[in-house]
Amino acid sequence: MQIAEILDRAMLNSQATPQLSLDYPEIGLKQAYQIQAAGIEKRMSRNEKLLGIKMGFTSRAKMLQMGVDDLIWGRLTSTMQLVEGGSVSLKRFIHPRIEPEIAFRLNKTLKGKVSLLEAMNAVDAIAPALEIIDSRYANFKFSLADVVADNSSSSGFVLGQWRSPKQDIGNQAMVMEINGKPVQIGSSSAILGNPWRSLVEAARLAAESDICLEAGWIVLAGAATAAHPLSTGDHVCLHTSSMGQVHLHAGE
Ligand code: OOG
Ligand code: MG
Repeated sequence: MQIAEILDRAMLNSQATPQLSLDYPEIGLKQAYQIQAAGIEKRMSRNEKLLGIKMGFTSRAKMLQMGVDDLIWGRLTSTMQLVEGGSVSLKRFIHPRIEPEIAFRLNKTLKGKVSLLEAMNAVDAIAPALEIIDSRYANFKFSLADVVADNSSSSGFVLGQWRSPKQDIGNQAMVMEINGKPVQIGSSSAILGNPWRSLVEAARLAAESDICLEAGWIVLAGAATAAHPLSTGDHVCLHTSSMGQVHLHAGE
């Protein structure tokens, strides 16, 4: 698929590309998810592994920041996963931003319409997480179909230590610091009222593309606050109330 190829090249060359919807205004969401899938197939043919999915626009702060009002999802692959406390070169990105998230680890399959309890019972661990988003579109501007085709801007993620899911994650403080200064302060309640709801929505939305969430997968619940630009030299730390911390350094 030609469009998947254009987005793949933009990613590999760290070079922004014009918004898809300008040239192909007829592309709808269904086709956008097919383009996303084609792009991921390219990555898997280069030996990347599928690790799970990420949810997007699960908080008002994110919807307002990007001017969209619908939930989306994207795929997480092995090259996107970064080492906790490690350094990532910003050369591989175009205009990276970072955002505070919560990750779930599944130990059971989830497919389609599931209850909150079923979703909770399918998770064996949770962790604080940081996601790097890097739209392949110029000026980080996109329509909903654009961003979906572009794997929902997903570009990198780092997970803190996995811990038991048997704790209240409905109102965790989420304080994201850069070089010791808080740049985004929020609560996990900003994620659909409770991050567990994001997992229910993930199962439902993935099923619309005939995909079930698999045991072993990671699901990112979506950012609790707006994203923050990431610059070389930045030390990023996400502090939570009782889920621990996660760190990342942005190198040359
Ligand atoms: C799209 C990705 C949104 C989130 O956590 O809400 C997202 C974007 O903002 O570029 O990852
Ligand atoms: Mg995100």
